Amino acid sequence: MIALITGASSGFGRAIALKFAEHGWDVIITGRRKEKLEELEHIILDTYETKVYSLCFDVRDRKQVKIELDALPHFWKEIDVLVNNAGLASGMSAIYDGDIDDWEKMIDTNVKGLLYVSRTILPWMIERKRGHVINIGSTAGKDAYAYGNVYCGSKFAVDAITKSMRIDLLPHGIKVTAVNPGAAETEFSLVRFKGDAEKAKSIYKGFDPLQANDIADVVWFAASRPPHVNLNDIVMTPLAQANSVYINKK
Ligand code: NDP
Ligand code: 8X3
Repeated sequence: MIALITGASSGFGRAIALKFAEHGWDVIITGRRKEKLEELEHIILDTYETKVYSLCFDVRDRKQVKIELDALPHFWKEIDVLVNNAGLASGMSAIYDGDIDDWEKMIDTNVKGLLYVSRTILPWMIERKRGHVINIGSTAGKDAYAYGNVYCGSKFAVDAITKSMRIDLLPHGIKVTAVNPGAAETEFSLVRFKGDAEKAKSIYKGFDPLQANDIADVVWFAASRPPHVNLNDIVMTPLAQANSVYINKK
C-alpha cells in the first residue's frame, strides 16, 4: 500500500508519514525543505521495513506539481491514500489591515495547492477504481474567528471542496475524508508569526494542545477502515477547546 503525504517535512505530515510507515505502508513524502525530507527519509528507512520516495516541490507551482508527480516511477503512481496536508497560516490581522502577500500565500497553498495535487493524482485513482483522499481542514474551516479571515476562508474552501470531491468521486469508489483539527502545537504558529518563537509559544499557554501524533492517529484510523466504510468529516480538538473561538485557558 502506498500513501502520498504533502507537507511531510514537519508537523502533522511528518507524523502521518511515520504512522503509515509504522504500519508497513510505502510512503511518498513531499515538501519544500529538502534537508527535512532527507532526514525523515533516513529515519523511516532505519526504523521500518518500508520504501520511501521524497519529492521536493512547492504545491503553489502548478507546473512543478505536475512535472514532479508525473515523473514518479510507475510503481509509485499506484497511490492508495493521498493526504492533502501541506498548508499554512501567514499573519493574523484585521481584514482592513491584512497583508495581501499573506492572503495570496494562504489561498495559493491551502486551496490551489490542494487542487493541483489532487487534479494530478485523482485520474490515477479513478483508473484503478480505488483510492482515498484525506484533506486536512481545520476548526477554522468550521467557525470563523477574529483576525482569522483569509486563513478561515481558505479552510472553509477546503471543507466545500472536500464535500464536492466526495460527490464527484462517488461513482468511482474513491473515499474522501476531511480531518479538521483544532489547536495543535507544530511549526504552524511559528510560520504564522513569521519566526516569532515567543508569540508562537504563547498561543499554546494555559492548556494542553493537540500534538502532531494525535492527528496522525486519526488519519491512520480513517485510512484503515474496511472497504465499505468511509469517514466523511472529523473535527478533533484538545479537551480544552470547544470550537475555533472558545478555548478554556488556565
Ligand atoms: P507545519 O508548519 O508544522 O507543517 C506544514 C507543512 O506544510 C510543512 O511540511 C511545510 O513544508 C508544508 N508546506 C507549507 N507550504 C508549502 C508549500 N507551498 N509547498 C509545499 N509544502 C508546503 O504545520 P502543521 O503540521 O500544523 O500544518 C499542517 C496542516 O494542518 C496545514 O494545512 C494546516 O493549515 C493544518 N492545520 C494545523 C493546525 C494546527 O493548529 N497546527 C490545526 C488545523 C489544521 P515546507 O515548509 O518544507 O514546504
Ligand atoms: C489551525 C487552527 O485555530 O490556529 O488551523 O486556526 S487555528
